[in-house]
Amino acid sequence: SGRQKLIVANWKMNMSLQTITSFVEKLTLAHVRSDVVICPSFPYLFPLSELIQKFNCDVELGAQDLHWNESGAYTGEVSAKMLLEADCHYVLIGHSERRDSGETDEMISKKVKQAISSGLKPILCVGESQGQRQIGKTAEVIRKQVLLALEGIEDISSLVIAYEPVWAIGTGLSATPEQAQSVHQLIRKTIDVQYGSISESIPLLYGGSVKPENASGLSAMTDIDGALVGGASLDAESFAAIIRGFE
Ligand code: G2H
Repeated sequence: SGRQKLIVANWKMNMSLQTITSFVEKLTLAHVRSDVVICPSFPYLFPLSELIQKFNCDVELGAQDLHWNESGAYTGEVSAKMLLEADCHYVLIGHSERRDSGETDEMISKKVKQAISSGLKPILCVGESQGQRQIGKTAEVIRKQVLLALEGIEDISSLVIAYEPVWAIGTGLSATPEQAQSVHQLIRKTIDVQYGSISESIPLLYGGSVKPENASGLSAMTDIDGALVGGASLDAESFAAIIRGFE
């Protein structure tokens, strides 16, 4: 496909100052070659950025969320500009765990707009639930999530999309490479209809119980350009094994 593989760690609300230090040390020793991004909780962005420099570790930083406004009275929120100051290049948007706690397609779309206009690369997360898959609604749900998130957005050159079937998240039950490929193909087609051939250069990541054992099978699929890894990214050795599975 010619697309460079991209492997993203989503640490969610895990890790500590102590564990991030040994993580960076071990990941550096693993000499990985793909593009790698780590998305820690906000307080670890600055210390991680220092560790990455100290060990000369070839990874980039991402945040797990951002607010759509520039600044103001939004207690507990974090702006794009703050993330840029903290050395972030990427930001996860619309993870199912956030959709679950009330994030709507409209909020997600505003966040994607804000990320793009600020120079952060959005990693837009989409995915159907178990029930939606069972009644044959997967394609409809995914197409809708993608189109609503991108409504009004013209420049998608920095966009990354992660397909994360909700039934595969943290359950140990990963989608098969074929199931994932078929949705990735649908996402690329959806982008192609709306934006044309730039769809060929948009990285499409798979997420949902990615582990060292299933990485290379997923990686072999035409439209799977990398992974968004939760649980298995908390341990540097298993994360490095996943990266190697995608190389
Ligand atoms: C899906 C994924 C990372 P896990 O949420 O975003 O988590 O790999 O633990 O299923």
